[in-house]
Amino acid sequence: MTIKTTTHYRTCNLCEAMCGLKVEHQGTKILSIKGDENDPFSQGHICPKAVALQDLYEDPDRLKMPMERTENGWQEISWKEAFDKAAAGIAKIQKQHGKNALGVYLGNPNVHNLGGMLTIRHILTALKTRTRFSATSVDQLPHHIVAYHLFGHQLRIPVPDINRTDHMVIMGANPLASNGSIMTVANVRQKIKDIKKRGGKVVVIDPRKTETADLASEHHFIRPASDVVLLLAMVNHLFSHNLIKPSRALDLAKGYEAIGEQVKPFSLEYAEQHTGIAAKDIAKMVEEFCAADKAVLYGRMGVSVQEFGLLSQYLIMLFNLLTGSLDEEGGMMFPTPAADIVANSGPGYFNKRQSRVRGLPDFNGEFPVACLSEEILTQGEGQIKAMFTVAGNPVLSTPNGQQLDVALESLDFMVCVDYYLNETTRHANIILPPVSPIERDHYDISFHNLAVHNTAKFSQAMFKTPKNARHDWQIYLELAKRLQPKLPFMQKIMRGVTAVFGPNFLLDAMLKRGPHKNLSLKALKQQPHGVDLGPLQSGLPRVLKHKDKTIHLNQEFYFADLARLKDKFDHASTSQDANDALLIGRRHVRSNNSWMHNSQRLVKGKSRCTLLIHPDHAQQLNIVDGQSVQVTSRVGQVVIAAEVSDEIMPGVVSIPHGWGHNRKGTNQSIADANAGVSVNDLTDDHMIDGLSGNAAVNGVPVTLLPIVQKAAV
Ligand SMILES: Nc1nc2c(c(=O)[nH]1)N[C@H]1C(S)=C(S)[C@@H](COP(=O)(O)OP(=O)(O)OC[C@H]3O[C@@H](n4cnc5c(=O)[nH]c(N)nc54)[C@H](O)[C@@H]3O)O[C@H]1N2
Ligand SMILES: Nc1nc2c(c(=O)[nH]1)N[C@H]1C(S)=C(S)[C@@H](COP(=O)(O)OP(=O)(O)OC[C@H]3O[C@@H](n4cnc5c(=O)[nH]c(N)nc54)[C@H](O)[C@@H]3O)O[C@H]1N2
Ligand code: SF4
Ligand SMILES: [Mo]
Repeated sequence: MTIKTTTHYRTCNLCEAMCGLKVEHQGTKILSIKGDENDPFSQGHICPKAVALQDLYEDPDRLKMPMERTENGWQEISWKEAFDKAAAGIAKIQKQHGKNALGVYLGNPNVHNLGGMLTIRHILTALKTRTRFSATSVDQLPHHIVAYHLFGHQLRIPVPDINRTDHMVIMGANPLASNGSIMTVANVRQKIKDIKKRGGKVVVIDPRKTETADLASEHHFIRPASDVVLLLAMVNHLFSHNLIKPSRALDLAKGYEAIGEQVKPFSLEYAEQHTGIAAKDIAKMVEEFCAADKAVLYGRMGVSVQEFGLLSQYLIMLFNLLTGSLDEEGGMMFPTPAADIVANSGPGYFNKRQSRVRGLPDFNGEFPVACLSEEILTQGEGQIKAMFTVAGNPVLSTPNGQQLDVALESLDFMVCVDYYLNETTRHANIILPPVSPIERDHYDISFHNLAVHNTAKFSQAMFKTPKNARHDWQIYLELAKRLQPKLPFMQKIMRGVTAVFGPNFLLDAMLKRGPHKNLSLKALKQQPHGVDLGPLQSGLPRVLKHKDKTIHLNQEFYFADLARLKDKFDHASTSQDANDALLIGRRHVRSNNSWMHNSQRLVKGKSRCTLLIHPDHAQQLNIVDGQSVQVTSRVGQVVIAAEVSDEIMPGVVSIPHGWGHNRKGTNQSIADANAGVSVNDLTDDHMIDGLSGNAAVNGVPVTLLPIVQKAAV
């Protein structure tokens, strides 16, 4: 009997780019994964990771049944037993040590998971702990705080209107590798080429001449973690040269005139001294930006995860506001998603509570993950005794991972919702594995809200849920039911209905209540390629969530940070010994944080986990290409092969994150054979942005020591 070949359309959920896929399959055998040319958002674009969705699905190492750690090693157990044991273990710890003795960590893939996003609140409510963490605080936390302050909601985040801009300045982002972040865009290479083709300009500011910088019109090296000084000088230049441009947005920003005084001490020369970018180049950069018809300044990871990440992201928003780029075509604009996540979530809150040991501020109920290990290791009232992690690998993803590794080992109990036995989940007592991405329905609740063009697309699960498999949302609900059997009537009904019918009805309700007419789940199901809802539209003041419908600049809060800044930069030495370097990260298009390294086709070829070092710097230290180098920071040490290249700024070294798969007791055979080292064994849990608590994984001081190999006898 021949099985019919079927074509399935869906959206890739691996990164933020929302590429449409066309998958040919015969039953559960995948024949090919290609770009869907009829997808109105991505128009056929994909990257190499899309094809690895097949590897993920077929991976023999991927867990399909719950696992329990026993004296005789890992044992497969039934779902019922796993849920019962997981819930009982958590309840026991909470009874003994209090609700907050359970820590929760939510990792990045939860945001790419429809069912997960729609139901996570059920499990969080049932767990009743206030000790929560997530990957947000090694990532985009500053974006949320700026949006919360200025626009009144943590998710009211504007994105670059890359399709229409004439001038784009990119700071600390490498969309050619990452495919864009807090800027959901497919085929960014083409978008950048298009800007240049229509006579525009793209400027990249990065300590590394990245793939994006190569394609751009202009690139400036910047000393790591000095962006804040550059931005202050840029804003100063606007005031001192009368370049402030009136706009609808500026009319809504009461008191902006006072910013001029605040930034006055930060001259172009001061910026040159600390950033390494010539004063005249900064002036030219600002003036060209202001002269362009449509311009946008965009800053991402490289700027967010450094010691002044929050102030930097604030200044980026101010720069756009003061130059008339906010909420205007070709500038920073607010998307209009069909399922309006802003209308369906709380505005957020900041610094309501402080972490027990270091007193770091929470945001929206989550503490900075940089303090997770100390909350486990420091004895006393409120100490974390058990952990619950979902879709996260903080041992490889968060600063001082080695210390966290030790901390997790010391726990009394741990439950992980994850389909790999990896560096983090190996510490679990129970692992609850959900189905793989292509086996579930998908709609990008989060990323349509950050997309450079308004579209909507629902993807149905490609295969029926295998017997004996569970979705993330089913796992949450099963645990919630056990942990919190008594609930107010309406909540119990909601949980029960969701358990029986699945969470899609919640999406349907969001679509029907949303800003675009005639949309529903049913309507989307009839359009497997997705629907085009048009370019970004101006939305001020309507989109503001502050009651008074104005932009709140909150200057006092932000400019109070200048004291900390002066303290650091006024006394900073800009010279360094040859052995010293500042460490930054990097991404590669064939990798995805820590969890796609078990795909042979993604890891094949020469190792990408190398130490990038400039030839002059390498020569000073007698380091040659491929040589092993010992890299030491305040918290740890790794040995890694050097990759000598002038794409990196002298005095700076770069190691990608997400590697270091050589810990004992994991089960990812391909990743294990391509282990690399973890850069987060070098990043420092005490290097944070003091204003937000966000981790500062860029600009970490390290020392380098070449390892001289003994000649073979
Ligand atoms: N292929 C791939 N795609 C991904 C991911 C992945 O791991 N792999 N991860 C996804 C996730 S979770 C995210 S958040 C996004 C991130 O997306 P991006 O923000 O584009 O992240 P990166 O590619 O790390 O780019 C950060 C850039 O900042 C530069 N940088 C480092 N330090 C500094 C500094 O001090 N100042 C300045 N100006 N620049 C600096 C680095 O050299 C790097 O080029 O990517 C997503 N997409
Ligand atoms: N030094 C340095 N550190 C960094 C960064 C950096 O640039 N430099 N980037 C940071 C950023 S931006 C981020 S977002 C974080 C990421 O930090 P994390 O989210 O902690 O780590 P990931 O590597 O994304 O691990 C995701 C885990 O989720 C599992 N998983 C994948 N899909 C699913 C799913 O659908 N359901 C469930 N239950 N599990 C799933 C995977 O098996 C894996 O174990 O890392 C951060 N760490
Ligand atoms: S860029 Fe690659 S990983 Fe990201 S959505 Fe598109 S195909 Fe998937
Ligand atoms: Mo991220």
